[in-house]
Amino acid sequence: MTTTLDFLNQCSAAAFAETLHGIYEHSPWIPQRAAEQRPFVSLAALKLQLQTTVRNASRDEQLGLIRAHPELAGKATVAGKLTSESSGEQAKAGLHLCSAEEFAALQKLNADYNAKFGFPFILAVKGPDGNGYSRQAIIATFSRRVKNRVDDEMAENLRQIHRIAELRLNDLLGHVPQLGNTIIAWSEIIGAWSDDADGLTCAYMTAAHRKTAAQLLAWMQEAGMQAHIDAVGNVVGRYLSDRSDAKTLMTGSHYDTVCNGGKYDGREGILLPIAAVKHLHERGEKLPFHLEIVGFAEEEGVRFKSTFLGSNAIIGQFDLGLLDKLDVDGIGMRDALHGAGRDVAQIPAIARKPEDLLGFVEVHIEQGPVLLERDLPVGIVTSIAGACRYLLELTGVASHAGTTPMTMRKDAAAAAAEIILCVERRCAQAPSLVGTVGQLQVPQGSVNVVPGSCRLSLDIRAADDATRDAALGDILREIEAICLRRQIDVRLEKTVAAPAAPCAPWLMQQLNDATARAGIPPFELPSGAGHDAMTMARITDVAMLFTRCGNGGISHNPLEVMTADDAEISAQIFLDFLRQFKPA
Ligand code: HGY
Ligand code: MN
Ligand code: MN
Repeated sequence: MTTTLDFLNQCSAAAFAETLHGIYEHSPWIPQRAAEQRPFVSLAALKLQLQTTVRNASRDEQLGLIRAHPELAGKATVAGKLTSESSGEQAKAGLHLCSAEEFAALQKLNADYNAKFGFPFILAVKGPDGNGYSRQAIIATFSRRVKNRVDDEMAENLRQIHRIAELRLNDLLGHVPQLGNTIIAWSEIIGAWSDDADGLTCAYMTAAHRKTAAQLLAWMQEAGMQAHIDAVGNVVGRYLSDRSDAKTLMTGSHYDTVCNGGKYDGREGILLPIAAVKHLHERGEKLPFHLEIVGFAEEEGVRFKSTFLGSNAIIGQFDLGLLDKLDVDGIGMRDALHGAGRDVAQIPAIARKPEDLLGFVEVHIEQGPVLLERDLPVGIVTSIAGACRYLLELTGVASHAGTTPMTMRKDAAAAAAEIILCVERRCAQAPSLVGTVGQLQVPQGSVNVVPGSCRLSLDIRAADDATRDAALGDILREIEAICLRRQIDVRLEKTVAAPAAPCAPWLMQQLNDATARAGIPPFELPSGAGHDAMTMARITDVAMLFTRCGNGGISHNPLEVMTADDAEISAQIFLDFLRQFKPA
């Protein structure tokens, strides 16, 4: 049985509650209370109001909602006592086909989870794309979440209940997140191409990277764009206006990844605009400006330890000296580019003229928990944190682990340990300040040798440069003091110094307006992650639209996830932004 938003807006409160009785398991109070907030301008607004109703309910009512749900492959399943919705959902995930081992694992997880939390484990088993988690993924998620704290699990269970409700509402209203499904499907395709057998690693100019570029080029061309791959590997597509003298609005993000990264970091910001242009092209709809999508070739700095190579080339700031950089296998950047058929002599010609540009708008997964905790599918970025990065080489004296007295050691790893704790302590002193030692190694280390050498990375960021630089100054002085006291030599190499980038209010306002038109309260937040937009900000005004990041907001991790519905809402907002765009 399907219904329409119009009917739900106009029918009696009783009919509204009755029509939605199966959306939240055994909890009619939710649509009964939400009915008072009608009319809803969109399905997204209806979903948000139902979620807000739960958020505003008492803890006991929230616990009652959670406890109204059946266990996964639990007693109610075995006894055939599930609601028709739950029965269908658990069947779609194949939970009625468990092997004896899987069934036993789920029974033990249910028992452990209930004993620890006092309520059942809840997971929207149809998953982020609605196609259903595998039983293996369900058991892995269950095993991961059983280790969480009570409040975190209560919040996650409610988010999973909202996801279940979202999928049931989609079915009830016959809503299919077409663009969102395309974005997720495309992410899966290129997410399968990696430099490593396990996980997604797509470093600059590797075979996986080149294969991904070719696929992006093909999708751009199929979407009606003029597309090419430039001399540094950026994949550039232009959706031309009928007005030959039109200026260009740019969008895009990066398609390289960190080691063992997520499928959406960067890629969403390329695939979503391509899907939106495909939607326009299929309808013969043109824009009053040229739209240029750039798949930036390199942002993460994994292979050659230099970041933003793609966007630096676009703004005419590519340091040609970097072409001599070698990767860990001794392969030079110049050779890697040449091997991919790129002509490095053409790099300077990539530079865009600022006067040709109307601005740059980047769509990116949030990579944090802020939108998730507010039950918001999207947010608008206020500023992008500026990062300073260093590589440190600590040199002490390698000596015998058994005969060197503790008072006579020059232990490089112990010095590194003190430095890491100093970074953690100092960067806890301001809200937007963060400090990370992400790489730490003892070269040629042995169990029975006091480390004579230790290498570590340093990444310090804040929403504003003054906060960041004050912390960095303190940390560098502390590093010097630690190494002096421990008689350790220290060599520092600054590898990144990216200034914080404020987003342009006039562009932010148009993203806010498009978000509000979708029935979602605009929410503004800073970005702790760096993005290509911060490079583009050096030649044009920029803004960013964030998409909610699932799994607690985890990113730079294979667990990074977004739902097809959130990708859909982001794409619809982006489309509406394009259609209503007013140049500064
Ligand atoms: O490190 C960053 O913030 C980005 O993912 N490159
Ligand atoms: Mn990243
Ligand atoms: Mn990114």
